[in-house]
Amino acid sequence: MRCIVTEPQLVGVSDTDELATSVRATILKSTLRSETSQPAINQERLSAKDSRFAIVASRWNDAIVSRLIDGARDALEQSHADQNAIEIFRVPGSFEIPLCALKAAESGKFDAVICLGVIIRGETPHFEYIASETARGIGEAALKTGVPLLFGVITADNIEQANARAGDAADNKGFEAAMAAVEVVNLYRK
Ligand code: DLZ
Repeated sequence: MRCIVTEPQLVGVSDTDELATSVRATILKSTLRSETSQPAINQERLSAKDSRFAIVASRWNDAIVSRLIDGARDALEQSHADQNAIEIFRVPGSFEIPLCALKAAESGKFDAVICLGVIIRGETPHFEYIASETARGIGEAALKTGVPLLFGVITADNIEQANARAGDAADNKGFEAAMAAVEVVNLYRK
């Protein structure tokens, strides 16, 4: 696992030798985080009990999207969500996710809306339009309604890449988005 340095602290320096020393010191003082994972949060302390979740999922690339839905359901189940508190809405493609997610958020029935889709790059600029509108629309709906909308939409160059993001637990973007949903629901409940 490769580590990267984040948030370097500024250190005053007067000459080149000191600069080299301060760069070393800066690296040591900096927070190290793994490039492939998030800083840990104790998920066991978070609970989805008594919260309601909408899952909005596209039908394009359904074989992969179905695994994202399974991943999201697993995460919610692990977090003690009531299975009756999860409602799934299917839309034709990712482009249709934002409006459905907005309506779900506006309904007042859900504490969070988990958006799942798979957009695979083709030979035309279509990918860019769909991917950017989907991301923009989901973000806009969250800010407009104040309801957390989670982005579990895979954007991949090919099917292999998309499959790799729809594997088991931590390698499943649906699982990841649902865990993030539980986290923010707990955060805003306080
Ligand atoms: C048209 C289209 C294409 C080419 N590719 C994808 C894709 O990879 N993933 C996806 O979720 N949807 C795709 N779509 C469908 C659009 O999202 C949308 O459903 C249609 O353009 C109809 O508005």
